[in-house]
Order: sequence, then C-alpha cells, then structure tokens
Amino acid sequence: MCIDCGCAEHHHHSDEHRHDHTHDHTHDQRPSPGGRKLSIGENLLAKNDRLAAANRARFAAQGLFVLNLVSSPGSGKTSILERTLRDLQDEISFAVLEGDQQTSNDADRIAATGIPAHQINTGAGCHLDAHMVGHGADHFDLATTDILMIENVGNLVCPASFDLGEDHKVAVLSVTEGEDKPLKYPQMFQAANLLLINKIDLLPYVPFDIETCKTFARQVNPAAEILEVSCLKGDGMDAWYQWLRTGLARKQQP
Ligand SMILES: Nc1nc2c(ncn2[C@@H]2O[C@H](COP(=O)(O)OP(=O)(O)OP(=O)(O)O)[C@@H](O)[C@H]2O)c(=O)[nH]1
Ligand SMILES: [Zn+2]
Ligand SMILES: [Zn+2]
Ligand SMILES: [Zn+2]
Repeated sequence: MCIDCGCAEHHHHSDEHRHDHTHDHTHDQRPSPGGRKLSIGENLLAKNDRLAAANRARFAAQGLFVLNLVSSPGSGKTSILERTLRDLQDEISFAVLEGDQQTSNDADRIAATGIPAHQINTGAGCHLDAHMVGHGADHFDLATTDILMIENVGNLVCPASFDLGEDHKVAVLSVTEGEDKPLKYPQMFQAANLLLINKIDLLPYVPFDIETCKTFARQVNPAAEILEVSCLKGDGMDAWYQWLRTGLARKQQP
C-alpha cells in the first residue's frame, strides 16, 4: 500500500449517509496523533478488512459472484465489461460498480448496454475501499443479480492492498504497457487470480513479447491464470466467458 500518498485520508465520507445495509462499521476511527505512518496504514487496512469481510458475507448469502477489475488507466477494463455484458446479458444477470476519481463516463458507458450501473467517485482517492463498495452495492437488487463487476480506479498500486469483499481480483494488462509490468508492480499481479492480457490485436504494431510477459507474471504469481484477449476484435473472449461461467457455477452451488 502506498502509505505516503495519503490516498486514504482524502476519500469522501459523509456521516449522514444511509446505513440500511448490514455491514457493521463505525465512522470514528482516527489514527492516534503522532502514531507512526505504518500504524496509520495498519489501522486503515484492518478497518477495511473488517468491512470487506462483511461485504463478502453479504455477497455470499446472495450467491453473488464478485470480481474486482484492476489495471492501470486505459488498459481496457470498461471496454471488456461493455463487450462481456452485451455478449452474456441474456445468460447472466450483471450489476456494475464503477470507480473513478471524477466523472460518470464509465457508468454511462455501462448503462448504455442496459445493465444496472452505479458510479462511485473517489475524488482525490486513488482506489475503491470496502466501505464505498458496501454502500455502492445498496444501489442494486442483489437477490436477482448473478455477477457483480467492480471496476476499480485505474491504478496499479493502491487497489492491490484494499480487499473489497470480492471473490477475485482480475488484472488487465494491455500490450501497449510493456511486458515488465508484473515485475514492477508485483503486489497487484500477486493479488489477482486471473490476468487478462488485452489489446492483442495491437501485437503486430508494438514490441511486446507476450511469452516474456507471461513468464514475468508467473514469476510473481505461479498460480495465476492468464488469458489473451482483444475485446475490440473479440479474440479470446470465449475463454474469459467460460472462466466467468465456471466461477459463477461454483459460487451458486448449494
Ligand atoms: N486496439 C484495442 N484497443 C482497445 C482494446 N480494448 C480497449 N481499447 C481502447 O483502449 C482505450 C481505453 O479503454 P477503456 O476501456 O476506457 O480503459 P479503462 O481500463 O476502462 O480505462 P480507465 O477506466 O480510465 O482506467 C479506449 O480507446 C479503447 O477503445 C482492444 O482490445 N484493442
Ligand atoms: Zn495511493
Ligand atoms: Zn474504465
Ligand atoms: Zn458507512
């Protein structure tokens, strides 16, 4: 976690917000004055982990399969969601939480597919946290939803440290970013069970060695599954859809 960026101190928090959801939290936890920076981070993450556990229990009670999409800005998270929703919406019931610092651009793009979408603006904050997601989920009818997709703020650092109560983090890395990213941002690639290497339609135009990228990704996370996709052209998307179906079936079995 980047304790120094102060990201956690900036996100908006209104004490007047609704609390009709079940997660059990207090709003008065402040790190002790003069405490070490590390203990601020520890406090904050411990609080986040409690709220994430509450989210996870709530989602499990509904048989909801929950994914947290993480990547640097522009890797294609929203584009992948748009295509996935269009292709699978007759088969699977989705809801989408969109995290961005400003604008509702991504939620507007998702809403255009007809799928329920809610935008969370983090202001100066560079990641979603479990508290925001708990409240964000109140906007959906979870009982009739199969998969909740959470698109995190585009950032390869902070979102790695914040559990949202998801089943899996899914990392997206596009071929224009360089094959060394799993080594440079290992926390994120360790935290993600699935890596989507996106924009493979651009491989003829960029010096990106996909096998080297996979080797680096496996170096930091030997268990990760890796799929190559182009959400623009559709290549590889069926394998991703199959991964979604398998995960959902596992979640919904009694
Ligand atoms: N060539 C190509 N372009 C793509 C592909 N997927 C996404 N793009 C383009 O990449 C750009 C960024 O895509 P977005 O879906 O907005 O990326 P994002 O990860 O949601 O971005 P942030 O929310 O800002 O972090 C857009 O111009 C997309 O059209 C792909 O598979 N191939
Ligand atoms: Zn940060
Ligand atoms: Zn996006
Ligand atoms: Zn709250």
